[in-house]
Amino acid sequence: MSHKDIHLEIRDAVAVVRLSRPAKRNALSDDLILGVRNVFENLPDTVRAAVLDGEGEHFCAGLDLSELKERDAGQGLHHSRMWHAALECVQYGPVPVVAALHGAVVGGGLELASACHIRVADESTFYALPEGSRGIFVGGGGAVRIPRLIGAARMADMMLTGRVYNAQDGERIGFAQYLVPQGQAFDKAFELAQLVAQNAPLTNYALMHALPRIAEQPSDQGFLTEALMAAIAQSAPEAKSRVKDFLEGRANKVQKA
Ligand code: 1HE
Repeated sequence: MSHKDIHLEIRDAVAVVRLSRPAKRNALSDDLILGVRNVFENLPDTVRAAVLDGEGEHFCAGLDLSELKERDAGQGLHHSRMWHAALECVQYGPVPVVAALHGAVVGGGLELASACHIRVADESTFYALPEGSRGIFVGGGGAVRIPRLIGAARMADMMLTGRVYNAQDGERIGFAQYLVPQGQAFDKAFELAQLVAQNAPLTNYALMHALPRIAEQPSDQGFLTEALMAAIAQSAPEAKSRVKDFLEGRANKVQKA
């Protein structure tokens, strides 16, 4: 599972996956995107949540442009599908993934971040889709995932005009769920991953695999899928013992925010 440009550390139930190609701003070569796929496909069974981070000042500069050679249409199609398969392993892999964003989160880097379940950004973060100015299009699932975060109109604007969102505006429009001071994205992401890791596995499964599909279904199908998932989750022994703990005064109450 080792890869020269990925640092993987297992800290109890949390896997820390760090893109480690800072000299190239963690640009995603084919080899690196396949490495990401391999890591998420092969996480140890003991892992319950993951943090995805980038070494150096930037989370990820996107596609490694030095590899964008003369691809014909067929090769371009397969290249994009290769990214899709890799990022599916992040979104629909074994555990929820919390991205720790800082610096550039651009192009394919933003596509990768969008495949994660929670995004924590620090104040140095900026978001862009320079594909527009490079004469290309997104190919790593961005056309599907990014409009679901910020809307198709905002994404089109980013690509048509080269608009860059700073950290504050990125949080406001929905790129990140959390905004923290500069340098604190990893610590916050790790803290959140530790919380996520404590959830019942079937609850995390439902949130990763059922919720995004339900959200795309027509209401009548969504209600049925929700009911099926709810029935499965609540029938697990872990759900019963957690509810019993609450009813018998052993579990935390919800605290006022
Ligand atoms: C790269 C890449 C890259 C940096 N591919 N080599 N993505 C982009 O269009 C973004 C391109 N990158 C940038 O705009 C900037 O590099 C950053 C804003 C991310 C960072 O700036 P900075 O000043 O910290 O670094 P730098 O000096 O620009 O780059 C340092 C080195 O990294 C330099 O190489 P060097 O050998 O001269 O030291 C850069 O060439 C290299 N580098 N970014 C290759 N992306 C599935 S389809 C997805 C389609 C896309 O993602 S398109 C968008 C690609």
